[in-house]
Amino acid sequence: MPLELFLDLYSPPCRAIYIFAKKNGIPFEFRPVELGRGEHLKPEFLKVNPLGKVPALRDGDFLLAESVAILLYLSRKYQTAPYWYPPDLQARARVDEYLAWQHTAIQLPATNVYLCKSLLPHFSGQPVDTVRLDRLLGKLKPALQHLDQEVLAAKPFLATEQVSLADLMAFTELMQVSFSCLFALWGHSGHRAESSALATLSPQPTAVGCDLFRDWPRLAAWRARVEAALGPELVQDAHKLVLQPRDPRDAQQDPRLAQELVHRLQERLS
Ligand SMILES: N[C@@H](CCC(=O)N[C@@H](CS)C(=O)NCC(=O)O)C(=O)O
Repeated sequence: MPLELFLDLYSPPCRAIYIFAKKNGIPFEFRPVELGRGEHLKPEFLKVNPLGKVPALRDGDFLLAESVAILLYLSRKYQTAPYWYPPDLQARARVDEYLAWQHTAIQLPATNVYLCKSLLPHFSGQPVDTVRLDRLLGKLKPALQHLDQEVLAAKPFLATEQVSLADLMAFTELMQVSFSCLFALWGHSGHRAESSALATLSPQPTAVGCDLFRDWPRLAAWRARVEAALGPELVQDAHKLVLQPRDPRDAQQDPRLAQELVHRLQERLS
């Protein structure tokens, strides 16, 4: 049985793993787990990761969760090119430093911004709460400032002179915050369209202004370097779902699940 990767490409750490595996020619079975359909909460997936989160890996009877652990496992098992996770003691320590720091400095606040600007409006049918969004963006700002004004002022990539696992993890998180958007059915009143109108109204794409790269020029130049290093086609392939607006009619398919997800999101973002 080939190695299995349980992924939802709406998720930044899943995309990092997908890009890494594809870029390095690592053979794998793609096992889709659609968070928007609650598949991560189903008993079959909970046997793979009892924490109910993607990404997850199964290699024979070995199970592994957490994107960083999975990337390191793949880089060691397949002995990928050294620039991803350099053998030099101090260069490797720089990658480790970023990977440890990013969980709370980038991943957590970036996920909250995405949930607020995209997923919560999608499932609740309510417009984006811009006051909350500004508050959440404020929590991400110190990390972006550090990357733009200190780290990238000294070198072209986040950890070393070449692209590494650090850049891959940061890239997918920041792309999500900057470019995800949704289709909306709201009228000028901002109220949710009546369900009877859902079938007849055409949704309009709505992008909430979060283009982080516009505000941070060194990060914008870094993004272009990372994209060139990964390959624009692979980046496009991994990001096509998240760059495409979500259709609100999908959220209506299982109103009970939508309500449960809204409840979880409200609690997380309060
Ligand atoms: N630190 C974990 C984060 C895993 C995580 O939170 N994954 C999200 C998708 S990005 C998820 O599965 N969320 C489902 C939930 O929390 O219910 C990693 O990097 O792998």
